[in-house]
Amino acid sequence: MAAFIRAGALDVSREILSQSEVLDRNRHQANQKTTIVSLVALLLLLSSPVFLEGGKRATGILVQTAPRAITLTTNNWQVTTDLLTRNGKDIAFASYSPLWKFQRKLVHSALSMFGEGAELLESIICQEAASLCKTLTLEHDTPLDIAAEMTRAVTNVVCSLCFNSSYRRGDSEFEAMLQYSQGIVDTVAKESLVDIFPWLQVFPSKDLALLKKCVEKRDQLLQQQFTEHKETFTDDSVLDLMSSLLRAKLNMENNNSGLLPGMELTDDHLLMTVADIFGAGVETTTTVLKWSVLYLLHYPEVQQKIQEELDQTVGFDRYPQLSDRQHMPYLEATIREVLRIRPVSPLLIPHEALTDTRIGEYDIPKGARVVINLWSLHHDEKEWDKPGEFNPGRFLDEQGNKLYSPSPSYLPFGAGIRVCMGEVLAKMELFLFLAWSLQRFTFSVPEGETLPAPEGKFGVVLQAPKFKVKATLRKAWQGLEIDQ
Ligand code: HEM
Ligand code: PLO
Repeated sequence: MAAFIRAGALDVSREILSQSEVLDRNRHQANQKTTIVSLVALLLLLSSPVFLEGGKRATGILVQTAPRAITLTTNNWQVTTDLLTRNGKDIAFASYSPLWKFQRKLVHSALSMFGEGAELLESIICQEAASLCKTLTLEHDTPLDIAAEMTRAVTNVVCSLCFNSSYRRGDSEFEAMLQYSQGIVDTVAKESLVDIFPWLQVFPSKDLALLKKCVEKRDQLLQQQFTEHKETFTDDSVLDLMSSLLRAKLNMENNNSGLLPGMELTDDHLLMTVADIFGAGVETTTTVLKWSVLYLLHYPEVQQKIQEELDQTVGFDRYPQLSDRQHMPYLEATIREVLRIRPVSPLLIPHEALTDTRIGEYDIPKGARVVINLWSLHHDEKEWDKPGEFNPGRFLDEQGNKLYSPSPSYLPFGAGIRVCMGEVLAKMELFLFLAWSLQRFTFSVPEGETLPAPEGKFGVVLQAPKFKVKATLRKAWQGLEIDQ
């Protein structure tokens, strides 16, 4: 019986790029083999962090984890993700199907309505960046939970995209959203036993109970938005993702195209698609911003270099804009390094082979679930010089002027037909939020506070530890008002 293969991380990253067309998610092929391998997985997990060297034929692939065994699985997290997504009616955890393809297409066109890379999206992000800077000014020099402020900024961008709405500071609905989302991150797809042995659902479980409660709260807020959107919907008032999906659904129903087998865009599909974009949009970008600030606190010299670059490129008379990005390689390299050293999704989401295929020298039978160990790719000593060290310079040429890709072993947004849908948006946000805040403020550790080590908590996203920040207004900005 083949179990897990200890594969060279590099082989996998190269091959994945070419093989990803046949590797896809499929939730409904759980079979006996999986259960057997799950048992082996559990025994291994309990007994030793070293994985079996396997044969060349695999039912599940797990590339060896770099410093510590983060996980070991052939399950596809189905129990918890089914609860989250009304049995896979979303995009991220759904099986490959014509309807899934259509959902992706609808989201793509809604995102391009905002013009990824164009002015509307940029102005929404800059408005939130201005509001963030205003809060930092009000709270300057006092220990601040900057993560909460950054989360609100990112949430408001995604709220504009999904619902054409936003939250003010202290909004009780925003606080409720934060709470349910944390509950979901803490319980979904985190290698819990119930995801490995679905029959364990019959026993009471604290995690499952929490997940159900959080999903219920999310559904309540989502349904509220849906009802309001339906009530005010007109064909020429399509200003956000929710109304754009509503229009597609009504068009399908009017043209009877929903009658094609398996192609009905139900209310559940519509709601779960929005929930995916909302959840992915908030949780991922916020997580990267938290890691970025934590690393800047650990490496003040990196922060200083970004500020020097900002002073030279943007100066003090105007705000940073997207067109500055191409002239700011050091900030860009820093963002790349954060995404390398602390990947948001260290194991991606399991991909399933749609046909018999090969990855490097390994035969992958149709139906095998392949877990790509991104953590291992990003920490491979054969590919990265001192991979444990935070060093933005590795993404720059020798003169430090040009961005450079030192290794193909780098896939922070995944690859292939399941590649992340928000890469462009996320990169715009990361650049603008960091550029706006570092143009005006210097971040440091408040007196009396200890900075936590940059150790992540593994889950559906790799979570950063909590920390406090002192934001000091830089000299050039002292005495100036921030106008929004
Ligand atoms: C999937 C990373 C931001 C929407 C993914 C995957 C990764 C990823 C690694 C899985 C790819 C795979 O399994 O091959 C990130 C990172 C982000 C980010 C690092 C921020 C820095 C966003 C944003 C959105 C988004 C802002 C929404 C606008 C999605 C969706 C999927 C996905 C819908 C599922 C795609 C599918 O299964 O077809 N992301 N993401 N992501 N991401 Fe992102
Ligand atoms: C985050 C918590 C939200 O409340 C629900 C949610 C929806 C989509 C998920 C996201 C969570 C975590 C990050 C995921 C995203 C879909 C794609 C993205 C898994 C669970 C990544 C990084 O793969």
